Amino acid sequence: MVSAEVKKAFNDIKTLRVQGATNVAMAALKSLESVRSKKALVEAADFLVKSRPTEPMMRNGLKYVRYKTSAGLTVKQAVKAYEIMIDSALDRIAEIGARRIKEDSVVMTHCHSSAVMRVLKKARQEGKKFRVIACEARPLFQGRITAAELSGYGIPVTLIVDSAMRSYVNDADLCLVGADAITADGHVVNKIGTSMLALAAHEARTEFGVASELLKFDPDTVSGALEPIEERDAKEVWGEKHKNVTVENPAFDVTPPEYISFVLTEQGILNPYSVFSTVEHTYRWMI
Ligand code: RUB
Repeated sequence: MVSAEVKKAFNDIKTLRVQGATNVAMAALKSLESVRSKKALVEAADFLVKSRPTEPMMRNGLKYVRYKTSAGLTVKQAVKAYEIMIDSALDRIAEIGARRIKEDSVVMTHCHSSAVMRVLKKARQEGKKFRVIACEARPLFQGRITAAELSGYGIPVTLIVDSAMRSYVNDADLCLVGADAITADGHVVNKIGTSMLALAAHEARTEFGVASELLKFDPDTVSGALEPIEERDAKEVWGEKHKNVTVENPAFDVTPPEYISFVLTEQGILNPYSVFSTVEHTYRWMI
């Protein structure tokens, strides 16, 4: 039996009350503070990983807490340490990323990524003027969260439907998206539609960057595992049922490294192929 806090975190994650890889990882980890024994910790971790399958940052966090508690830390201390790791990674990403936002430029993004938000917020705080084109990210419209948040930072935003990506990518100087997972061979998993944007950016010669903490690296991909892609409820796309009509609703897609200009991480601007070796140096416990 898992605790009420763990169950609540599971449901919040599954129903997207908590969304985005970083928030998902933190909500899962925070709920572990309610567990009272080693056995309960293992049970809670096994339960939480099932909330969303495409979330290595959560899996890495659960592994980190188990590893650190075996080494003598309390769960609370281990969770806090992971939180600090994420937060300082995001600060560094914002600092480095803000340098890549040019004055009077146009940045295009997809879905809602806290890493991307931190970069754009920082650039704005530094006094840079730029505007953002945000894709709406059907079926759950996380693009609206992005647009509302950016408007709060005083950044002008144009919200477009996902199928307008190709028409707008020529207006952008930089595409910047987040990541849910990065694989050993440099592929990036992010919200469905990201790979379409990358392809359009490639064809339009628009720079395409991914802002991601290295904690989103999936160590299982080193030994050949493929990143699972979460299939969400068809009702998110169409509430009606019709004979001979099947609705499919994958939450994420995979962008190949050849379409990625750079990965913006806490260890600097990397090419996607060098993410694995950088993770090996930075977070040895993960591999
Ligand atoms: C969110 C999404 C985000 C990444 C990165 O999808 O694809 O781009 O999770 O987010 P969903 P962050 O809404 O289905 O969770 O940078 O905040 O970790």
